[in-house]
Amino acid sequence: ALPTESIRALSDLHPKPAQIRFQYGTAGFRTLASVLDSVLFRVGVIAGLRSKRLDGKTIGVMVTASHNPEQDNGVKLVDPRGEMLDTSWEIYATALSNAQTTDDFILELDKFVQTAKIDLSKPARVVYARDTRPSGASLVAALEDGIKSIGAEGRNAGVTTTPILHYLVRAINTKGTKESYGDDSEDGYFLKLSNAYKKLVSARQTPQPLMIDCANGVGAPIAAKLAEYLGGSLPLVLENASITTPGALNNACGADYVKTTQKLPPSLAGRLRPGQRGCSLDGDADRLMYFYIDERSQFHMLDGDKIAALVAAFIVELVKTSGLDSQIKVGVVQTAYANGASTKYLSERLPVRCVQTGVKHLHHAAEHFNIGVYFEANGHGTVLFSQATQETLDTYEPSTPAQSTALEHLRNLNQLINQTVGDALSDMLLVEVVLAHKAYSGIEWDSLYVDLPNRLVKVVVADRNQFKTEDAERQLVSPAGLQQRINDLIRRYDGGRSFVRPSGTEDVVRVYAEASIKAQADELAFRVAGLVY
Ligand code: NG1
Ligand code: ZN
Repeated sequence: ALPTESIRALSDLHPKPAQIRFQYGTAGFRTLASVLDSVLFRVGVIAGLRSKRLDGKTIGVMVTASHNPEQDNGVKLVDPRGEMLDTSWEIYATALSNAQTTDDFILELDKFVQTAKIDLSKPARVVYARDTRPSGASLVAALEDGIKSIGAEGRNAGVTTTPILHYLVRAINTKGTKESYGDDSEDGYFLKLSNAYKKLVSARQTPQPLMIDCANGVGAPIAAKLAEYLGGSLPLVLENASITTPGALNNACGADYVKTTQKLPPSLAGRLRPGQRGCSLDGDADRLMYFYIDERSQFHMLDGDKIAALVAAFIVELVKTSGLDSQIKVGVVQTAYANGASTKYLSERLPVRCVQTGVKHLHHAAEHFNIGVYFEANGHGTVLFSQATQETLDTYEPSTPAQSTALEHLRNLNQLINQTVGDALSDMLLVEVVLAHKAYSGIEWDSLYVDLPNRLVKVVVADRNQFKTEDAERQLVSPAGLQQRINDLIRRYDGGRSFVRPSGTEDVVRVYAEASIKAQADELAFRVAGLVY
């Protein structure tokens, strides 16, 4: 039976605020930190139950609000292989978080244990971490009360990045098996990545230092540790590393700032030399944006689409050179927000699939390829090697030195890439590897294709749930007739493309438009927004 006594006693310390409705969305629970205490307590209980349901496998809990402002916070659950919580549990998490009183919560829990067929006698283990937000420590204390109340065993992974927490979950659950993912510690993570990186760039002379904009978040201490493991193989210069300055987190810096403003963070002005590369992390270091300044002091952004193009083309080449192209099919997954020029570039080289927004959709679609590359334009993405492909790489016998070298590179990439979730630092090393192998600077990388001018706008509407889409969110089916009117507009623009969808994370409708000239992309976006409003 449920340990109702301990749940009741501890739940009373974490009352749900009245008049607030929580929702477990694409990014877990995310809102103002000041109202999240009860949610964290209940997530601790849910994590314990999820672990029991999965026979005591370790479940992860990450406390972060990613690129959101400092006063926000959030929490999400991580399933045993390091992937996002199974979607079928999202509605349970939402229902449990909204039970008003402790009594309501316990009633809901009882129902839930029946519906989800949870054997309460099973053990439960939870590993958790948080980013650098000032609200993190007390929210973690609430989480710990939840974990304790259900009798689960908790392991505190401290202040770390979202991708390291995902890594830990997978490493813990595969420990001692043939699918072992690495030692289940931060050290294990750094060793795995830095060893693979050094093998992949062994022939290279010491490169130019790479500047990292840490968004004044948890990426700063973690990148500093990574720098020690990398040593001379990749000197890192850390900027925006003030994790204790109030209000600094994600403020006019970081990956989201760069992507949405398409500008260099003002704090980096004058620090990045012409030709030098830099990159921005977001507040929990799962998104990555690259950039460089050219000789004319122009800023050039290299986003998730550019990363996908660079990486996918490189992997296709290696697979071909290794002689494995008949056995290993490489594919790319994007969303409708991918720049049309990137989709064209990639489609000429390998299969490309478009899926709806949200990492879990990209991740699942990528699992259908032998090697699946997925990136959102905003810089979140990774590469997945299927289990069968990993076995092929282990057992394949190359017949030429060239095949042997390519095979070795593929094996090392499989180690370098954090395959549980998008990981800014792992992706950064991946980009540096490809650039080193191709002898590309930012300029050559940037010229793989030229981005189509584009514009993204938000529209506040009375009820965003009226907006329903199909075809990977590229077509509206409701409100009736609206898509036809959008199509009529698009037709008038050279290279025009536009779509409308409700946001999954904000109470707005998003309008995206592309056209061959910037002014036209802007105009198309605003005219489509005019139809939506
Ligand atoms: P929504 O709010 O559903 O558009 C945003 C991003 C997604 C994804 C999620 C989760 C855009 C246009 N949308 O989703 O790509 O990152 O947040 O954080 O960037
Ligand atoms: Zn993030």
